Amino acid sequence: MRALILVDLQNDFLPGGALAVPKGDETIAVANRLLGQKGRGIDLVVATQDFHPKDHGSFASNNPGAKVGTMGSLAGLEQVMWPDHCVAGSAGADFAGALAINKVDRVIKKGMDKQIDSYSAFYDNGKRKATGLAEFLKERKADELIILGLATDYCVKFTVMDALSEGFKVTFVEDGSRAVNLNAGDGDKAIKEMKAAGATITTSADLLKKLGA
Ligand code: VGL
Ligand code: ZN
Repeated sequence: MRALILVDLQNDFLPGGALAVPKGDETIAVANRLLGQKGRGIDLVVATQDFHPKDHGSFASNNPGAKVGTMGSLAGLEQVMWPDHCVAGSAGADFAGALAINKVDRVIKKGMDKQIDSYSAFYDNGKRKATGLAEFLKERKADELIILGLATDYCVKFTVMDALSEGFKVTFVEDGSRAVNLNAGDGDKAIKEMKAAGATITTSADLLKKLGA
């Protein structure tokens, strides 16, 4: 059973959004093309949604003196200081308008606890709590995950790494993902790390061919 995992395809990560990922909007058409294969090689679809309270500790605005894009700490863990983004209930937290959300079977919200950030779709950054995604996928007998989204160097990478350690076979779709690149090269470095950990790196064109599209 093959599941497609769409990571944080939300307005705030698109150009014009609060935490705009360069060319983040280019991922949506790729996601939609793969969603078109639902029932034909893709059995199940999960979308993750970054969903923070206004007072989330990852926001620079909630850390007096902290500057956006610098390192700080949050409840004992290193933490990037982000601009306010994906505030629960705001338009920025909504899924991209062009995304074929009707094909999504399950939405996994994350980052709701103000004391800890949650990049991975499986666990928070301290691995204190699970989101329920692993159980859901195992219950539905998914063994192979196709993962793409925003951003390559944060939520996508951590999701891929946890998926591998949960025992899933993982394919990362390069053209369906874009990086924040706070430091030049972060996206490329993340791809190397995912590959070294055992993920297959592919393009949507090659994947569609493999699915017989
Ligand atoms: C993300 C930074 C903060 C992501 C979420 O989706 O990659 N990055 N929150
Ligand atoms: Zn976030």
